[in-house]
Amino acid sequence: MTMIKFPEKFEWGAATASYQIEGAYNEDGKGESIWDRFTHQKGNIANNDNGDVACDHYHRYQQDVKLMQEIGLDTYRFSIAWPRILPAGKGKINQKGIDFYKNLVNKLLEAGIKPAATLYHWDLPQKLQDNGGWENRDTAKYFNEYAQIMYRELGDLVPRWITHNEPMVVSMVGNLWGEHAPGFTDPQKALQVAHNLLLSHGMAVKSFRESGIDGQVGITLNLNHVYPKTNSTEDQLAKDYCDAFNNRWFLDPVFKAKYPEKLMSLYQNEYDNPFEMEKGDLEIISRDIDFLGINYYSRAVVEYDESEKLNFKTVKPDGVEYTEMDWEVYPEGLTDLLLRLNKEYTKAPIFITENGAAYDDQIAEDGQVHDKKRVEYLEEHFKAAKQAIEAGVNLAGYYIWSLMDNFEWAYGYDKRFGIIFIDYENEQTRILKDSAKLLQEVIAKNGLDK
Ligand code: IFM
Repeated sequence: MTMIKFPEKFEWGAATASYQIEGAYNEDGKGESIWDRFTHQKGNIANNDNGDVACDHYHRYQQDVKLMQEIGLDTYRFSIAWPRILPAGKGKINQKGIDFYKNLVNKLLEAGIKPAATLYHWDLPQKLQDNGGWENRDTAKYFNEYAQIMYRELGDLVPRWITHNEPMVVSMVGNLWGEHAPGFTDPQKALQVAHNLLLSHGMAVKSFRESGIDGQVGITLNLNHVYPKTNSTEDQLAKDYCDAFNNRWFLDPVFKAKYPEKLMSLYQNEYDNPFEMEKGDLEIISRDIDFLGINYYSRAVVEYDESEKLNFKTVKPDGVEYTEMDWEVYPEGLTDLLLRLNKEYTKAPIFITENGAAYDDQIAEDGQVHDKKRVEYLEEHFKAAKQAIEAGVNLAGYYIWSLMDNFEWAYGYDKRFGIIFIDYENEQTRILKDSAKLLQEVIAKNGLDK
C-alpha cells in the first residue's frame, strides 16, 4: 500500500473553545459573558442547554492534556475566555483567570504540545455588551487592551496567537440571524460589528508586534468555497454575491485593505451609510499577519434569486452525503479553497484551524465509539489538503474540530464533533473514538495510506 506523506514540519492538532468546554461559568471570579446571558434565557438553545458545566475542562484540564499526549498532538488550539481575565471586560484583572491559562499552557509545554491561543471565540463580557458590545467602537479598544494583557502574561509561553475566530459568524449569526448571542436581527448592526471586529484584529496585530513576542499572529476565518448551481450568468452572479458575503467581506479587508465593491454598493443602495468607518481603518485591518487560519466544513451551492436581498439562494445538492449538521461532505471544496487563497490572497502559511464533522455517536457494546463516518470524513479531507500542498499551497498545519464533544452553540449538546467522546451523564467519562485513533496513526506516520 502506498502512503500519502505530509511535509516534515507539518503540525497536527485539535481545537476547542472556552465556552464550549470549560464550564465553571461563575467560578474563581469569572464575569458573565454574553453566552452565559443568552443560554440562561429560555428558548434560545436546543433543550435549553448551556455551558455552565460543559465538559468541565476547567477542572479536568490535566486529564485532557494527558489525552492529547496519548493521541500525539503536536499542537493544541484553545481559546481564552475574556471575562475570566477581565470580569467587566476592562479594568480590574482577575488573577485566577490568568493562572488557569498559565497552568494549562505549562501542562501543554510539559507534554511537548505547542499551545495556540485564540483571544476571542465569542464569549464577550456581558458588561461590554451592556454598552453596545461589538457595535460600539470602544469594544475594539478594550479588546486590544485585553490582548496586550495576554501577550504580557503568556507571550513567552505561547508561540501562536489567533486574534478572532470566525468574525463572519460573530457578526452575522449573532446580529443578523439572531441565532447566537447577543441575538439581534439587525443588518446594519451586523455590518458595524463585522467592521469593529476586523478593526480590533488589526489593533491586536500591532500590539503583538510591539510586544516583541517571538511567535506568530493571525486570524481565523470560516470560509466555504462557493459554486454556482449552473453555468448560467445569473447563477455566476449569485455565486459572486454569496462569496462576497461569506468570504470576501473578511478576506478583502484583511489582505487587500478594501471591502468587496459590488456588495458594498448593494448595501449603499439599501442604507445611506451601511456602517461607520474612520479614515485609516482599512490600513489598520490589513496589517501583515504571519499566517491565515481557515475553518472549513463544507461548500455552498447557490442559484440566482431576485427576491432575495443579496440575489442568491443556497441549494442542497441531491444524492450526496450530509453530516448531522446537514452540511454536505465535500472534501474537494477544501482543495479548491486552498488553491484560491494561495492564488488570490496570501503566500503566508495557512493553517486549517478547524475541520471536522458532527455525527450521532454512541458507545458500542465493547465500550468503544466506532465513528466510522467521521473517520472517512477526516481521511478524505486529509487527502484533499495534501492535494493542495502538492499544487504549491503553503499549508503548515491541520487542527481537527474538535478535541472533544462539546456545547455546540444553538444546538446545545445534541451535536457531537469530538474525536473524544464525552459521556455527560456518566461523570464526564472521556473515551477516545476511532477517529482519535486514526489521528494518532496519522500523526505517528505523518501521513496516511492511500
Ligand atoms: O463549534 C463550532 C466552533 O465553535 C466554530 N466553528 C464551527 C464549529 C462547528 O459548528
